[in-house]
Amino acid sequence: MAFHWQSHVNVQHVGVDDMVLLSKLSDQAIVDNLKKRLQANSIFTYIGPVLISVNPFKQMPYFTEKEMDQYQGAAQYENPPHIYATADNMYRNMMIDNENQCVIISGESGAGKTVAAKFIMNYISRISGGGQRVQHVKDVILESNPLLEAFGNSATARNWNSSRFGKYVEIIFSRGGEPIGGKLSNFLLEKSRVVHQKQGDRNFHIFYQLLAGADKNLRSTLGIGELSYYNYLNQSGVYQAQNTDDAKEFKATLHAMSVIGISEEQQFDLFRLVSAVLHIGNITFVEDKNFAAVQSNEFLEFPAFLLGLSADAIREKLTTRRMEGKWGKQTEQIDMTLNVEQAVYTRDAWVKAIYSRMFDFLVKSVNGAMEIPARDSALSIGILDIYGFEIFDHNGFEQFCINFINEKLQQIFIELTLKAEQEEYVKEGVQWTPVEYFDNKIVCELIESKRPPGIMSLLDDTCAQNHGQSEGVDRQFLTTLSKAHAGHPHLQQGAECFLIRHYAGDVTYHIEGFCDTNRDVLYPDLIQLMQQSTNPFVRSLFPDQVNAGGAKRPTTFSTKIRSQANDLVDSLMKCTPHYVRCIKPNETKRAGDWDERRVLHQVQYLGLKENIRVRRAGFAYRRSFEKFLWRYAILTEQTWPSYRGPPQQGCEIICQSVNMDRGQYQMGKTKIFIKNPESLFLLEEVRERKYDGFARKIQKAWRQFN
Ligand code: AD9
Ligand code: MG
Repeated sequence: MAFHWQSHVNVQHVGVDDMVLLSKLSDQAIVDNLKKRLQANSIFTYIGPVLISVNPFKQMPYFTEKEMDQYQGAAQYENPPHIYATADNMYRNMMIDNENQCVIISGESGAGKTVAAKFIMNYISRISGGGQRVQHVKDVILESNPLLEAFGNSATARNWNSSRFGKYVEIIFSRGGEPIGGKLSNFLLEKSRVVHQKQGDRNFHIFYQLLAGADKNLRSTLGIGELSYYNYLNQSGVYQAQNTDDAKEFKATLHAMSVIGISEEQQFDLFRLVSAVLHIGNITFVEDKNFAAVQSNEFLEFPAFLLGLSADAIREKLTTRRMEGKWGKQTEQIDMTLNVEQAVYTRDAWVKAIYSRMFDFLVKSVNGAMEIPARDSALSIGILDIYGFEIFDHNGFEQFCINFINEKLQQIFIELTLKAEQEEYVKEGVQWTPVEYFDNKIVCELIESKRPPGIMSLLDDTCAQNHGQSEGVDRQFLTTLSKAHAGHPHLQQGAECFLIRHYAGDVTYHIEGFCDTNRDVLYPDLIQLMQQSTNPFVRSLFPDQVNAGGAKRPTTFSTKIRSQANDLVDSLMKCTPHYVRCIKPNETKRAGDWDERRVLHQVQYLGLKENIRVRRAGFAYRRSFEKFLWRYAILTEQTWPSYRGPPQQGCEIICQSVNMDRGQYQMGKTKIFIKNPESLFLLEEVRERKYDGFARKIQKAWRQFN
């Protein structure tokens, strides 16, 4: 096959575009390169196919339609690194290779994952064709973002729009490349936030949106008051998130709901529940002869009205609980009166259930608005955006689960970067030696292993053995843990806590509440209560069969998260993976601030140096023969200004023209592989010299002509 090329414009860049080309490889050199580039407003840098993205905390000018066009169908090296290049690569790979693609976006809280995911969705939506039906699918996918962010994101000290749930969005395409459907899966909504927020954090956005944006009518029907009136909003000291106009966002949420096909009645029902949640938070308890009594009955009236329940029924369910007791062979039901602490716990458990079921309803609505076509006739692109790794002063069970998922993703990164690398060498018939680096599998196993039992299994066992009990159970779990894993290199024991040496740093988890949160049971009483509602929407959220005396061990939270994580890994492993690794340059959220120590830490734990090393240990550079010719044909008159001949031979001619050592490069079946970055520097240098000379000639001719 003959190949014909044309010259094209080179792009100026600062530092190195691809860190495989760093002349000196060290963590510091990576940090310096990223810093230099950020200062020159380049937020993106490659390590081979992996995209590194540094959060600029300001709007960059290169996300317009012009760039979308520029990156469409362009080779990676023709343009500066960009998230559009990654997105384009995914789309084209899918079309050309007929393979499903996925992108794993990782990085800590506030590093820019959600923003990156949205850039990818927008890009794909723009470049893929389609008529009216396809447009609907695109609209649903794009509008699912503001909707789920309203209910699932929150302002935290680290990020004004922090995702408090994880999501995996699959866009499903026809063989012709048109989006014809989609599927959204969500992970682990941090529902404890509804009832309690850390100092400096807000509750979920929707509460503030509703309070700021509801019209007069809605306000009076739902009994909407001031932010400070609600216990669930007035504890953390923050009402306003920077750069957030809650009233405006409320309009966006309403618009998203209507695009997704949530009817006005359903919208009203949802807001009733949102308001009900706030009002329930104002039900407080006092002690009455060692038992809990509702402090003021008037606070029961409004939630009762909003939920279609009677105030008496609510009072009863919040202050008593039906328990099962075994007397010999007989099971009997006893009504137990709760103390204040138990009543508060029951109220909060109830609210968390209402909120998370409402969230599940929204996810279901999004999925219902798109078809999920049969997979065998379709292709897909998956976008994974979860909450980042979290280390706080006080870390609980939720951080433990979030960090576990991040640990799993790091594990896929390690397996797949190595695997993909190896496979390419095998496919192209090239030899290589693997590189050693830290494999975090040992940490994943410490957490999720079934046999010998890891942390999650031990927790489940402790919960099951102490069915219905809370007192002292967390401590018992800690004792079991220390016995089972004494001396484990990634685990340390404290008095009321344990420490895990994660790939991204050491995290101390406080065990208080571990067992209760893990049990994640909603008392049958509360389910029955909701089933009595006069409102069909409320009833529909609680369809559970409440069967008394069921002996089955209930599914715990850690069992769910473990199986979700493993399902996710299975789906991702079936796709060609792409990576975006986000870096947060400071904790101030301000443009221009650069916290050297924090960046260095991220560069280290993301394993960027190892990533580069793996990339270089084999071959630092690989490119199809055609693309290599495009770039370097200018190096010799044998290929410039035109070349007609087999591309592989053209590449040979170019390498020989700069006297490249024969051991430095190998020809695969479709690609040229170059071992050392220095050889590439040589090519680049000569290329630049030739280009300069060429540009001077043109300038001279231009001046003569004028
Ligand atoms: V979390 O784990 O959900 O708490 P993310 O998702 O990693 O976190 P997010 O994408 O929400 O972070 O980014 C945080 C904020 O940084 C955004 O709200 C923007 O204000 C800012 N940001 C992030 N990426 C960009 C960007 N490419 N350009 C401009 C950005 N601003
Ligand atoms: Mg996010």
